[in-house]
Amino acid sequence: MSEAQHQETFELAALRQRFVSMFSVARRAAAERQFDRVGPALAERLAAVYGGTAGFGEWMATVYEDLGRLAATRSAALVALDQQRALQPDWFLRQHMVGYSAYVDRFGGTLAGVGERIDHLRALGVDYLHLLPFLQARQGESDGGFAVSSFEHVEPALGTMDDLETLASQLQEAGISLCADLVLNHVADDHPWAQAAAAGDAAMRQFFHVFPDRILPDAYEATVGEVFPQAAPGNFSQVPAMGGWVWTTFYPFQWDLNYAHPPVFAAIAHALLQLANRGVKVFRLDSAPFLWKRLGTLCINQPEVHQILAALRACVELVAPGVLLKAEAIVPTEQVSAYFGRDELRGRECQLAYHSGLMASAWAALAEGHAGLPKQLLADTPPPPEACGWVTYVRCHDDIVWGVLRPLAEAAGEDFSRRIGAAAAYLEGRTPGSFARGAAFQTLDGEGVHGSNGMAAALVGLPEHMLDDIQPAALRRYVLLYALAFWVGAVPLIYMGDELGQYSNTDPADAGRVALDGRWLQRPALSTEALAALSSGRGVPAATFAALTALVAARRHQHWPSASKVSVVAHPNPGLLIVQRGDETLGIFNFSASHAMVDLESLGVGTGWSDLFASGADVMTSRDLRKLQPWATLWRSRTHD
Ligand code: OTU
Repeated sequence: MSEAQHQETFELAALRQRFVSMFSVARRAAAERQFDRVGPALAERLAAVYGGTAGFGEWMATVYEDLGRLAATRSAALVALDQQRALQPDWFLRQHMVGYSAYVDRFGGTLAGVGERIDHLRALGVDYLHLLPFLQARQGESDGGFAVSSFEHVEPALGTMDDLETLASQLQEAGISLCADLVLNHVADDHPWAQAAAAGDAAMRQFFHVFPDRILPDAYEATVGEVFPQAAPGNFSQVPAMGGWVWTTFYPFQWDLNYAHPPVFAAIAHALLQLANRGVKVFRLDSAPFLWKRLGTLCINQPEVHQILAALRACVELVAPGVLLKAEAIVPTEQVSAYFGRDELRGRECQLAYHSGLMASAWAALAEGHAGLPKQLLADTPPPPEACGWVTYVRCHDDIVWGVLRPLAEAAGEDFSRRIGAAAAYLEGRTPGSFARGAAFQTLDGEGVHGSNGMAAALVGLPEHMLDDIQPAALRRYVLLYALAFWVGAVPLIYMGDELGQYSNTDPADAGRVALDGRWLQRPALSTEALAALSSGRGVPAATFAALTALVAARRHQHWPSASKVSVVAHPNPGLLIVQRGDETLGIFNFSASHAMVDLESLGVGTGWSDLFASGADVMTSRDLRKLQPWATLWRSRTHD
């Protein structure tokens, strides 16, 4: 054995010892087996990022000790669930999962109130619930809770850590996995780390990126983009107490963490696993692309970001192996695929990632009246690695971020701002005759296009007043977009209020917030009036709820292959998106305002199919001919007798 190998073996034995020593004697043998499965890979991942830093060996030992403590205190019920999931790591791809995303306060008032809405979620067929940030947030403006001031406490107005634990197990009993946000990139300026740094604590200053003057900030600004160009221009904020400029990618009160400093990684891994021990089953890793800064780049998607996430995944596998990681990387699809892990990290990073490109391309296609963008996007998207899958969605709490489509538009030889700007203008209701009533977000006059806001109902042209007449075409547009998300996704997400067709937020109490940050347009409180209309079977709420439950039921079809490759089926009509997966399921989506005839036989996908879900798709006299109305959807599946 060479000297180097000997050294490494010795270190691993020490790490193993530190990890295992945290367990009671009775559990040590199991802990050793768990270490032997994941411990060495974790050491490799940590060495890849932090191996060169001073004191690396001792730091790593403290990390393993902390992980041992967290693993030893994980409840027996959660350990049992971990073991069950270890036997079937792709469990979430096999049960045709349906997700739902909501703010705690807007959906249920408090964490306990969310528990009272479990019946509503079950009626919809939901088995995955993403709650937007509920940890203690900054006093005053907090970016909807994305400025976290404590990883140890729940926001007092929403409840306590005990309430979280209770809710997680209530949800588990109902067959619903709880997904929580973990804001990776930053903490609030009133988080104890930030406050200590501002008070002069030298160790805590290292948690942040601080610059004494504008020299480096200006150098970085030459290549770094802007997330909120109007509300929070630039990426650095002057903080007198810090004696200079602090890196703040988002709002000035959200201080970016310095992941080059190993204790930051350890603290965030600890925060995540503590929540996992409370019963959180999935983490939405907010703002994942921004964790590593490199001069002369966009400072997103750097290779170290992937190494850090793979290291985080290894920590999770050591302590809470049943837990999933979901990448929130709102970047072009090719770069998002990397969050599943590439090359030697393939399948070792996040199991889930938001398919934001599909979402944005579907909205653009609806505005353009043809399916070119989603068709190209799906053709270009490789299938995720084994035991990984896409989270698909129609709307979320953020704007539709148009930048994710830039490479797609440019590859087609088009001017991004002109083409996507026209689609955005249509959705924002600025094009004469448009059915949509959205609003522009952070788009500077004459400077192209940034994002668009509004609830799905407003963007597809459903009525603002829920009991007004519904245009069948508007309902078909709503179904079209949700049907595409449900068809493509491993985990399609329903955004809070969309199941009731809720319109954009017009609550006068929120007017101030909407004026400050237009994303509040898509953050209305769940409407009790709409819930009442639903239970009496009336208006928009009843229609949209019925549409979604029909999609959920069709997707539960036993031969639904949610993990297999999507291929695009050629068709001369540019309005149509026709996709097939696993030789089992066919999806036909009419993005145009015109009727379309489809001869199913001519698609060349073989015989033995039957209709599984139809919206505006009429069977003609010939069994193989379908007349698709504008914005029609048709799902077909292979018949097995
Ligand atoms: C996320 O979004 C959240 O979803 C937002 O609500 C937060 O404001 C933000 O982080 C800060 O915590 O830019 O337009 O590529 O795009 O992290 C949304 C990822 C965002 C970023 C994403 C960010």
